[in-house]
Amino acid sequence: MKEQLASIRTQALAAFEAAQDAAALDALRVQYLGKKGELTAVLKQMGKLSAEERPAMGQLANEVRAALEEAIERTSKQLAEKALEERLKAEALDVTIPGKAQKLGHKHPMYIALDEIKDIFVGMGFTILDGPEVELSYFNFDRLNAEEGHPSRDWSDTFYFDEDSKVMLRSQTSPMQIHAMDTMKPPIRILAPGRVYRKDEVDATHSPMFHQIEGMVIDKGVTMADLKGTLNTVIEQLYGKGTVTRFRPHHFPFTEPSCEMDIQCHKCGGKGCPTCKGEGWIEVLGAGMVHPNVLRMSGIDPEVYSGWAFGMGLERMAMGRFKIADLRLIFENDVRFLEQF
Ligand code: 2NL
Repeated sequence: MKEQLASIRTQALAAFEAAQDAAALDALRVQYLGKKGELTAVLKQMGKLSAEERPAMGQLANEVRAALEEAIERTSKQLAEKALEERLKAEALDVTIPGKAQKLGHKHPMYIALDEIKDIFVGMGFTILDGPEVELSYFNFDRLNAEEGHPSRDWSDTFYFDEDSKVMLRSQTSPMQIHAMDTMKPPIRILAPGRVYRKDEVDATHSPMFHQIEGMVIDKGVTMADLKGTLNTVIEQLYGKGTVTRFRPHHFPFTEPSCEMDIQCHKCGGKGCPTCKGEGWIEVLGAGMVHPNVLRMSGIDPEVYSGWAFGMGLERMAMGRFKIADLRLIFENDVRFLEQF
């Protein structure tokens, strides 16, 4: 029996040591210490021993049981620790791994310029208009005092949809302002930005689609002084206080008198440099007093009301503002270009 107990002890301790997890250890506990366990079976035979042998053997049996229980307790703790460690390792999150950068887009440089211009005019009480890009030539030309045979109506310049030259892609943003005169009553203060289309070959300064901004004010007693005062104020907000402007006489069919406005070159202060191509001045827009014929065709009495209007190219504006040398860069949408603004 003594050998039996010693052998159980050695075997059990070795088996506990080798247990891989809590379930295996529990199975071993049952195998040795359970009701039908190996140690229990030996203890059941104690009765067969003589009275002299029994106390020593009983003590030994208790020692073996205590050793086994202690070993189970210790191994169980070790296995729990091991299990926790493994779980932590498996679930570990490495917060130092670089994330996947999300590429955020941003406003196109031309729309940066447009939004600035819109803000300035909205601050002066203007309403921003939108309108169709497919127009009747009636709104694009007739109502703007461009008579039959006017060069701007030429087939070589205009995208017409029909033989009779009645439907077209608008060649200017003015028809939006004609619609406004048809639907609004003076005082009118409007800004009409949008795409326009002309049959131009693509080069560094031309595109068959480009953007214009037009603006118009109609009220009683509006004069050329209002035109100059308003546009000077806008230009100072856009290009900085003290920006010098000049107004040169010009001709448009829809305004009389008409003018073009230049700003003094901010780079050279008017001396002449590459930015202004040696001119000292940079042309920014065309403007004038709305032609009485245009007012009359819109049902506005030119004896009671007067108005001024202006138009400018948005691409040219953005190119000047951001020093962009080629118009095509604005439309190519190459991210390497757009990211610079
Ligand atoms: C330019 C010149 C201009 C207008 C546009 C306009 C519109 C109506 C009535 C009268 Cl409905 N005028 N627009 C006036 C003067 C000049 O544009 O060089 N644009 C790029």
